[in-house]
This record gives sequence, structure tokens and C-alpha cells, in this order.
Amino acid sequence: MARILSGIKPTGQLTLGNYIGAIKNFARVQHDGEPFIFIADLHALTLPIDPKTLRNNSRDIAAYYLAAGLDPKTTTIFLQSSVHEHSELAIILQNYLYMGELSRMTQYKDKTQKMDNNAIGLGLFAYPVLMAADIVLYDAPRIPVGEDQVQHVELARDLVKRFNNRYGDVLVMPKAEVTKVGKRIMSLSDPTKKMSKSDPKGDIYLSDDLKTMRKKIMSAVTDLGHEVKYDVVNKPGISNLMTIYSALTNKTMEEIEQEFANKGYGDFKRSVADALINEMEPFKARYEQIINSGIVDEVLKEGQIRASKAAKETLKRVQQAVGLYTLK
Ligand code: AQP
Repeated sequence: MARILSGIKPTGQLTLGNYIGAIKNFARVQHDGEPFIFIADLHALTLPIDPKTLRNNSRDIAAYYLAAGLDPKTTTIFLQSSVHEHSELAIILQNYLYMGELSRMTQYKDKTQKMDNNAIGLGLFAYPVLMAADIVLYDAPRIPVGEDQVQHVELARDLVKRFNNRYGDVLVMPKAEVTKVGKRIMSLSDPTKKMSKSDPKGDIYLSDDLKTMRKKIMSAVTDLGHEVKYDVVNKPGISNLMTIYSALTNKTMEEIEQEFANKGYGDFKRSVADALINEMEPFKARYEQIINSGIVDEVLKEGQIRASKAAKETLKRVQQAVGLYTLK
């Protein structure tokens, strides 16, 4: 069974974008591979974050993974920082990615746009190096991510090509698998922008209560006209709500257009809100049960053991390939 690798950064409250683009997708693919799903806590340090918030966010993500149905018996769920091989491999791999490549990454450019050069940490610049290490450490060919992370996976592919050309067949070539529906959920207040943890405007948070979720959907920005039609260029707001509805109900865009053919935006929004509540009510109840039990730490401990075992083997292979003198 091919390995699957992905994770989420505990930088803030998870959004509906993280749920549809990542978590729900992890739950879907978990049975047709051997998944390693982690909490990317080292990546969360690349911008200032309060230590208590980071700790709470990290536990939260583990609980959300479990609430979404990830089965810890078959899916290895772990904290990135609990497997020291991630950092060790990154130190080696940083020599195979170049400054020019790193400075062209969209996420780096976006995040540093308004920052003073003197305040940009090396970690933010080198983020894709650590992410490449995360990916190759588990010999995983399958990397399920939202669309915004594809560029980083492509860079990891360049690195693997470069590394293997020099040392032989050492690293497994990864490939991004983008969620079919919901690869980029947009902000509800500005549907031309990605719904993002770091930009709270127009977000639905998984921590929002059900009433707030409904209110946010009902007040989402829509477009001119009254037709429920999938047209990203001319109807970005309605198209975004259709994507959310489709991801929650498994209905195609054509089916949704037919369902609301003679109805207005109000009716459509009510149905989107109903579908969201329908899914979030039991999901949030499971989360509450999990977060208030000892299960999160148990799962993370077991995950650390299993992930470390896999990571050690790859790190050793890389160390030997580049000529580090490894002891038995
Ligand atoms: N809006 C989105 N639509 C679909 N997928 C999304 N993802 C994030 N936002 C959306 C996917 O969730 C996974 C984890 O993302 P991440 O937290 O590691 O990175 P991110 O996407 O860069 O995070 P944010 O939300 O922009 O906030 P910051 O940067 O502050 O943490 C990924 O698979 C991502 O594609």
C-alpha cells in the first residue's frame, strides 16, 4: 500500500477551508494507502505565535483529525516536533535547494509582502526545505493537499530529482493529490481571496458555534443577478458557496444548478447552511468528546513511535548516500 503524507500548521483556528481541502480529504483517502498525517508545529514557529496558543492549536488539530474519522490504528497521527528526524533531514536537504527558488515561492512572497526585510526570519524563507524533508522522510508518493500547497510539493519534486541524479535512487518521488471539490475554498467576504487562518475576514472557523456558522453563510457576499450558476469569473461568491455545498453533499455543479433553477440566492444559502450544520453538528460533538479525554495524547504518543521508526530508516539512507559516516 502506497504511503500518504500530509499535515496542517497549528498557526490558528482551523477554517472550513482546512476541513474541506485537507481533513475531510484525509479521511476519504485513509483506507487506500498507509497514511502519515501530522501536526506541522515546527512550521508554525516561522511567524510569531504565543506558546500557549501553539500548544492548544496542536492538540485541537489532533482532536479534529480524530473527529473527522481518521482511524489511529491505521493512520499514524503525530506531532512533527516529536520526530527529530524532520529537523535533521532538513539540515541536509537545505544544501539541495537554492535561494532563488525559495524566494520565488508564492507563500513566502505573500507572507513577507508587508514585512521589513530585517524582520523576516530564516525559518520563513527556508519553510519549503523543512516541508520537503517532511515529505520525503516517509517515502510517500502521495501528498494530498489544497491547491495553495502544490507549489511546495513541486519544489520537493525538484529536490528529489536533483538529489537522486547525484546519489542514485535514494528518495521516493512525491506527487501532490489535490482535492477534486474544494481545492481552494474562498473567503466569504471576498471570494477572490483564499479562506485562510491568518486572515480572519470571511472565515468560518471549526470552533464557531452552529448559529454563527449559519449566520456567516447567510451573510456571505454574493454576486449580481439571482441565478445559481457555477461561473468562477463572473459569479465568484455563488461559485464558492456551490463548491462548499458540493463538497458537503457530493452533488455535482449541474445537479446544484438544477436544484436551484427556479429559486433565489436566499433559498440557496439556506440549503448551504443546512448542509453545513448537518455535517458540523456531529463532527463538533465528537471533537468535544475527544478534546476532553486523554485520547489525544495517547494517539500522539503511539504516532510518535510509528513515525520515528519510518523516519529513522530514510534519514539513515540519506546520511549514508551523502557520505556521512554512520555508526552501527
Ligand atoms: N481555503 C482553503 N481551501 C482548500 N484547502 C485549504 N487549505 C488551507 N486553506 C484552504 C489546505 O489545508 C491544508 C493545511 O494548510 P496549512 O495550515 O498547513 O497551510 P495554509 O493553507 O497555508 O494555511 P492558511 O490557512 O493560509 O493559514 P496560515 O498560513 O496562517 O497557517 C493544506 O493542504 C492546505 O492546502
